[in-house]
Amino acid sequence: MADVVVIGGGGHAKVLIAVLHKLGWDVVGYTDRDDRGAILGAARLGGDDALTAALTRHPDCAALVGVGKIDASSLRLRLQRDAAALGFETPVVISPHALVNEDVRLGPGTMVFDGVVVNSGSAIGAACILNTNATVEHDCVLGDDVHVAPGATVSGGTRIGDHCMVGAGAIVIQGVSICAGCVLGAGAVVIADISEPGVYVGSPVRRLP
Ligand code: JB2
Repeated sequence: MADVVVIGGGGHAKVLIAVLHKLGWDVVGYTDRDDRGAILGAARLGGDDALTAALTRHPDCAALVGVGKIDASSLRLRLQRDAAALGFETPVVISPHALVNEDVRLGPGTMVFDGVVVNSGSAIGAACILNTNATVEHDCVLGDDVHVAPGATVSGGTRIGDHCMVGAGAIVIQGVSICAGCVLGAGAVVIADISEPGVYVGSPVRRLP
């Protein structure tokens, strides 16, 4: 059984820890500035300054970012890079209840949760979240720190830049390009390229001022 520490102790961490348990990882604890109590049996180790001691106690320990993402901020990538700089491995996590088809590339620290389908020819960057029941179809290219929220559908041949958030239940039609730093609201429908960072809502989407 491999050891892993989770960085962050909120809602995203809980979903992540449940998937890690199904994969047989031993979650040695989580770091958070706040004590959120035990999370599915994982205790708080302290703030992020406790990471060094955790690595000393568990020399082959991996670290995964359990802080989620609901906007275009890049906290996840920074936390992951900081952990890697301390010497932690930052592995890919694929739920046993997800379907990742052949010829798919996933960057370090990317997590694929229950019910996700990623189809062939797609390349996903680092520290991404493919959340519960999301679909990323064939030949898509997603950057780093992209969150595809529960139930969202990214159709074939789509390109999504770094730090984007595809809201719950959003739909992106095939072949569209979305630039870095975009947030698509829940249920948004994207039918044309987006070249300006911002928050987009509606069907078809409009940019919020
Ligand atoms: O720098 C940090 C840091 N910043 C915030 N280091 C560590 N170790 N932890 C950090 N946190 C902690 O992340 C906060 O103190 C808090 O405990 C936690 C965030 O928890 P919250 O439940 O507010 O959000 P989340 O990021 O776990 O989940 C959001 O994103 C997910 C993808 C939620 O909106 C979820 O509903 C969503 N599924």
